[in-house]
Amino acid sequence: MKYADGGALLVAVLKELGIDTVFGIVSVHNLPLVEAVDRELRFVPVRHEASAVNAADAYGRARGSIGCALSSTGTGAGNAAGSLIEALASGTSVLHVTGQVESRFLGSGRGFIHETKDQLGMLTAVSAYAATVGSADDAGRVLREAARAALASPGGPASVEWPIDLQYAAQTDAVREAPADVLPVADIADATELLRAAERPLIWAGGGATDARTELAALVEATGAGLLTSNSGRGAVPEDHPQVIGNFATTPAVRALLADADLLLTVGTHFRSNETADYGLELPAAHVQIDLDAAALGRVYPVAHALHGDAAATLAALLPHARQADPEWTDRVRRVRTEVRATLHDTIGPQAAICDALRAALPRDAVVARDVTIPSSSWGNRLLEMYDPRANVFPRGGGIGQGLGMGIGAALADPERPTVVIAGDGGLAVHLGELLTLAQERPRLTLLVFNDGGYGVLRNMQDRYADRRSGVDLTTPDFELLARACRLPYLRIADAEHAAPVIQEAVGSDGPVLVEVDLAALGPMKNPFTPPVKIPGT
Ligand SMILES: Cc1ncc(C[n+]2csc(CCOP(=O)(O)OP(=O)(O)O)c2C)c(N)n1
Ligand SMILES: [Mg+2]
Repeated sequence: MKYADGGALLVAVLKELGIDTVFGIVSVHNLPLVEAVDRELRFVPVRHEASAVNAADAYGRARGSIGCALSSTGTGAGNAAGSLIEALASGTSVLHVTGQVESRFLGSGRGFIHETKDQLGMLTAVSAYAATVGSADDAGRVLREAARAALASPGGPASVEWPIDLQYAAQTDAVREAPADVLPVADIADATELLRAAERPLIWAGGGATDARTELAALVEATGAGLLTSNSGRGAVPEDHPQVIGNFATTPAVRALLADADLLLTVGTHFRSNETADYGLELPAAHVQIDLDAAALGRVYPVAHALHGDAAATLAALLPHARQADPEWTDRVRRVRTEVRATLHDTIGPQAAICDALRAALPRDAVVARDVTIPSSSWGNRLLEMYDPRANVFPRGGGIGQGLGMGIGAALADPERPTVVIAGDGGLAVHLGELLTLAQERPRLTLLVFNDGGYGVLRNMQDRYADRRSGVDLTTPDFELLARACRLPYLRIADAEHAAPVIQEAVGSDGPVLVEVDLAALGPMKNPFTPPVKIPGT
């Protein structure tokens, strides 16, 4: 195939990938790409390249596929790096296309506009795949190879740098069918005995289990096991299932369950520090671990039987060997599920009304994009039930400021469905400019800003462990005025009783709404939230 320029070729590749909306900032180094996307698809001009990547990432997460971000050379590509790191940490699929100096000046160091030292090296460090388009006959191959790498398991962001002269050039595209991925099925022979004998089984699902929803649900049913999840594994089986305990592994009741379990089957999980009490959580010795990534097997916890394979295929192979657990164990699992949820509901005080109101107002598949803020870490990542992994959008690498960009991307992935963003005042300030993207694109998005006048989580740590506060008290805007300045509707929650009516009104709107939660007026949680990190000497 021949294309008039790189933009036309990019649009063709994006259509193959099912992408209809692209996020980015226009530049002299990506003009042909932005103009073609804007003509043929939808181009969303965000205000920072990091947000372009966050939005593309969450667009892909919400659809269970891939998104696309466009940036400029040098500073633009560098601005994208923090959010590429997030997609790398999550193994989520982003096609990031960025500029490069004219091909004849590549690496010449003569100060061509936007030129930077070793841009490919920078992109390689923060992407699962990075490549340079080398000629006008090769861009189609590079773009498709990048998308394929991004979509493969464990995946991640793929960055393509494209010299500006080659973007303008007429393109020849030799479409070649890529071979289909052949995923390994683990040899389960050694593990089946443990499964057959298990009377008190638990299963732990990570993000890798979200591609095996049917098989996982079948095994949960066939065994009567309790299902624990990492934050990333949430929704792999809907969280209103009575055996789904969810992201509560470090609670005392679940630690006691783990101590009494005679089998733990873990599926596609990193055992991240925040979910294992800094790797201090004790797991049963009878631990069977499934992972597509051989390096993950036994990396954090010792494993009795390591099963290197695709989660869905390996779970399906295990299923015929499953037997029902001791009914008393399954009853205990159900009781623990109810108990850990009731305890947390009580602990978070007046914020429980907000959590309840969200669940009541939202469709089951609505995305709740969560920035790194106390409401997310305490209840949004656990208590607020998730029924579909595609609805569970949050920065797995823990970087603040990414929630609003992610929410915008997720909202535009399905414009009919309401989307909610949970953000703190501190996290929102990182990319405050994206309020203007929200105001311009007007997606069906409710932005819940929890305003406590600073970096609350670090303030709580300093109040508990230090003798003074450092860098945690912040000037925050008058959010009502700010919303008005951006022509965004504004609502306020200052009392638990406001939660249900305000959230219902906001979620029912067909456009964006900024809802400020005034935490000083709302009142405190029972205990100030501090994160699960160790401070020496405490
Ligand atoms: C990119 C990045 N910078 C710094 C941090 C450290 N950090 C974690 S939470 C937090 C405070 C967030 O404040 P806010 O969004 O207001 O939420 P709150 O803790 O007040 O609920 C900070 C600074 C981080 N996680 N990521
Ligand atoms: Mg705050």
